[in-house]
Amino acid sequence: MAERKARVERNTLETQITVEINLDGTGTANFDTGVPFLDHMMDQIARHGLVDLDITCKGDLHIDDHHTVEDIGITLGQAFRQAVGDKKGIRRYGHAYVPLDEALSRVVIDLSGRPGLSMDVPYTRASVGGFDVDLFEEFFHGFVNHSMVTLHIDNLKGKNTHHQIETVFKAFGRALRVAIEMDERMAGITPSTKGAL
Ligand SMILES: [Mn+2]
Repeated sequence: MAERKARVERNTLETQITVEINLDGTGTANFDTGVPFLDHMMDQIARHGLVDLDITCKGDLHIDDHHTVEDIGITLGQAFRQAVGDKKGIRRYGHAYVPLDEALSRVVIDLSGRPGLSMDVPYTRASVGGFDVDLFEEFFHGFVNHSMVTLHIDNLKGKNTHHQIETVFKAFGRALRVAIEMDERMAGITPSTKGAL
C-alpha cells in the first residue's frame, strides 16, 4: 500500500501554516499554533484517530484566534485529502459515540468527495479558558470544504463546555479512524457504485 502521508504549507497575510499528516500513524502529535485549547482538541484527533499530526502556525493572534483556527482547519483538510488518495479499499464511512462524564457526542463521517457539515453543539458557555468555542464550527467548516468529506456532529448531552467539545473531538478521531481503515474485503475496490469518490 502506498504511504498515506502529506505535507501542506499554506501562507496568507493572516496565517502561515504547515501541516504534516500520516494516516497510518500511532497517534503522535506535535503542535505549535499559539492556541493551546485548539492544540488540546487536535491532540484528541491524533490519539483517537491513530494519525500522526505535526502542525505549526504563525497567525495574527493579536487580532483574535479566528483566522488561526479556521485556516488550520483548511490546511488540515487539504493535507487529509492528499493523504487519503484514491480511497480504494477503505471503509469510507465511520461513526462513533464518545462520552466524557456527563457529556456524550456522536460523529458520523463519509469520505464522500463532497463537502458537507451539520454541526449541532449547544454549548453551555461561550468560551473556555478565553477560547471562543464558536470557532470550532469554523475549524470543521474549513476541514470539510477542503477534505471533501461529509460530517455530522451532534453533542447529545453535556453540561460542561470543555466536556462537550472534547467528546466531539474524540468522537471525530474515532470516526475518522474507522472511515480511513483499510477493509481487506474491499481491497482494490472503490467503495462507491459510481466507481469514484
Ligand atoms: Mn480536556
